Parts: sequence; C-alpha cells; structure tokens
Amino acid sequence: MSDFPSFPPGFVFGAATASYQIEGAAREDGRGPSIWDTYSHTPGLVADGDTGDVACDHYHRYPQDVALLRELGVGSYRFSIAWPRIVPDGAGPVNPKGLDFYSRLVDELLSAGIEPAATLYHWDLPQALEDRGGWRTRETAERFAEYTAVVAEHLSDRVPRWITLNEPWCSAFLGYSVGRHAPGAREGRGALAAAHHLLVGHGLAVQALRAAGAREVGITLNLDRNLPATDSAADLAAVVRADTQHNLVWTEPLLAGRYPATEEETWGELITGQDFRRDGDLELISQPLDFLGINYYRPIVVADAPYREDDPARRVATDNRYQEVRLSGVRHTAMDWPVVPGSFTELLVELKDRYGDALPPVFITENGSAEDDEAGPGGTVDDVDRVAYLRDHLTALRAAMDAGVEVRGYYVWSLLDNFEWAFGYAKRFGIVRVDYATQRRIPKASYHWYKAMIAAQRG
Ligand code: IFM
Repeated sequence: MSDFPSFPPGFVFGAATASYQIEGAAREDGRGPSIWDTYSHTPGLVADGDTGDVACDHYHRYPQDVALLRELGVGSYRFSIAWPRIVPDGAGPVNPKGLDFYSRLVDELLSAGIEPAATLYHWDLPQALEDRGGWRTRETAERFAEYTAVVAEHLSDRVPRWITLNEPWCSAFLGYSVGRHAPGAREGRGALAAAHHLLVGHGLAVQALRAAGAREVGITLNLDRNLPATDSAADLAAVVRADTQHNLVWTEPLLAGRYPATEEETWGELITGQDFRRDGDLELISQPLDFLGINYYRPIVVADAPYREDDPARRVATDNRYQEVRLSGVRHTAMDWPVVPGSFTELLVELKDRYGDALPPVFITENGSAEDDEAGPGGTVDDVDRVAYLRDHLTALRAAMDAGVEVRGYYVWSLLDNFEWAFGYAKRFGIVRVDYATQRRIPKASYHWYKAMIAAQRG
C-alpha cells in the first residue's frame, strides 16, 4: 500500500511551464521584444538583475525536456506561446520561424504520447503594443484575437486543449497597479481598464479558437481564498474588497455574465466613472467554456487598512485598503507563502457552491511550491518539503472532488526551475533542478515521487 492519493480513471496528470520563464533565445529567429524583456532589463526591477535572455534555454533543448516529461509519465504538458515570437510587432507580419518552433514542440510531444495544452498569453505582451497603451486599450484585445487566430489555424489540429489567458489578475493588477510585474505601471483606472480589456481579449480569442475548430477552450485564473484576520466588521469588509479584486472581477463576468455587485464599494469612482465597457461585452466575455483552469498555491489572510491618500493610484492595489497578514502556526514556502492544503479544498467547494452548474469542469493548471533546495552530490535534491506539499495538495484536491467538484486534471508547477518573474532565478519551483551554469537538468526527489504517484494510478 502506498500513501498516494488516488484519482478516477482518465484523470489527467501534467506539468506546466511558460514561455518567458524557460525559453531563452530572446532575440533569436525573429522574436520581437516583450514587456518582460524591457522590465527585466530595467535596473533594479528584478532580483539580481536576472533576465529571461537565456533562462533554461528550452528553445534549443526542448527535445531533452520532452524526454523528461515522457520519463515522468505525464499525460499532458502545459506550455505557453510567446506572442512576440509569432507577431513580433504585436500587429502586422507573422513570423514563420516562431510558428515553426511551436509546431516542432507539439510534434515532439505527440510522438512522446503527451497531449499538448497551450496557453496563448502568459504575460509576454509585445512591447510595441504596450507602447500604444497595452491592456489599457481595447486595441490590444483585438490584436490578441488576431494572433490567436494565426496560432489556432496552425496548431488546433494537433493541440486539443487551449487556455486563452494565464492569471489575468497578475497582468492587470501586478502589471498596471502595483507595478511589480511588467509593464511596471502604478495606476488606478489603468488597472481596471486592463482587467476589462483582458476579459474582452479572452472573449475574442474564444471566438477565434472556435472558428479554427479548437476542441477544448478555457481560461486560467489564480483564484484566491481570502480569509479575515479577525472577525471584526472592518476585516470582513476588507475580505469583500479582496475577493472582488482577486476573484469576482473575473468569475462574475466569465461565469455569470455580470459585473461584481461589490465593485463600487471596492473601487469607488474609479469604476463608476469608467468608459471602457461597451454594450455586448458581457455576452462576449461569458461565452461557454469547456473548462476553467485554476492555479492554486496558498490562502491569503486579509486585514483592513486605511486608504492611503498619499498614493491614490494604488487604490486598487492589494496593499491599499486591505493588507495581507502573515499566518502563524503553519509552514511557509521559500516565497513566504503559507502551506494550508485544506483551503484548496474549500476554495473549490465554495466556487461550486457559488456557481453551481455554471461552473465548467475544472483543470488545476498550476500547483506547486518554491523551496530552498540544497543540491547534494551530483546536483541531486532531496526536496522533502515539496514532496509533502504536492502530496497534501493532491489529497486536498481529491477531497474537493469527493465533495462534488468536477476536476479533470492537475498540472504541477513547474517541470523546471525557471525565471520566477521579479524574483529572478532565486526562487526554484521545479521538480527538475536546472543548473543554470551548465543547463544540466537533474530530477529532484519530487520528480521521482510524482512519477511514482502517476504510475500508482494504473494499479
Ligand atoms: O511562476 C508563476 C507562474 O508564472 C504563474 N503562476 C504562479 C507561478 C509561481 O509564482
């Protein structure tokens, strides 16, 4: 008997990565600059001055990475497509070499018996579009649909599962309000406009994918379970604001075809005075999905915080009008994120309770932990904390399924150590260690555990 959680037949196990975090080859074969090239090359924004110029050199080493996936025994691999490889200027000519790269990757996966799952936008916006306003403008949503149509036309015969956007909360709020992600803006209204245009872009991309005959179409959200620091009325109200900004801004338009009822109490005149919404947008955004992708890592404990008059642009930011409180009594990962697997179950069950039959089948498109890995002889890593994290979260996922949530698959984040955005290479999420000096890949104990867990499902 093993202590592996068990899943129903047909449940998909996978691993996930994203283009800018692993590919490197930033100036090769016609790729244009993205907002992350600009951001990471701006001194002081990314830890240690790290950039994605080389990353894991996956662009050249993808056959080796697919071999690792095959050996792992996963049924599916979730990767993202770099928009600036396909349309280097964000609009206009298509770059055939960019399409060829993903076509080769898809063929390599299929010949290894692995289903490709492609994300169309994992944050690498062509810089040329940002120069024209980025996601603050509807034009970016329209260009996104054109790029999606090109990719879908080339790959939808071989890629069964499509994800329009990854974690639009990060794009809108970390990117345009907190400024901790590219493009590094610190605005109030700009972030809300970005959130809306990301949703419009999603809706247009769904139409483009359907027109190209794509089989399964969804979006990935990083939904948060927000818990009150105390049961005071002020903290409970702060949770409502946090929930609106992290969750409802996405789930209400996507799943219920309406804007959040709590948006005015959360954003005040920033949302009432807006002019970026148009008639028909909600119908576009709420088109039926084949699945909802959910990325889950941790709960967030929220306390009330005063509105900082000195920084009105940050009114929509996570650290204005509410603040995160460190949870005590639980282990924290290297990101300082609390490990609370039970809140994973609760998040999924509450989502099902809220949306009922309007909730499509779920894929967990990311889950995993950054740990302070210590490499032993030959670079091996005995990452017991990551193994425990994965085992406990898979067990929590199984509990949500037993409680009635339809979950079809799980992708571990991440196959490889990689560029963790503003944290650079200092934070390691991989189940495979990457020695960045040599680009050697060394499977960690968690890789071997995940492999054994997948094999155990076959009995
Ligand atoms: O590395 C990121 C990924 O790009 C998006 N989801 C969260 C991960 C860990 O922070």
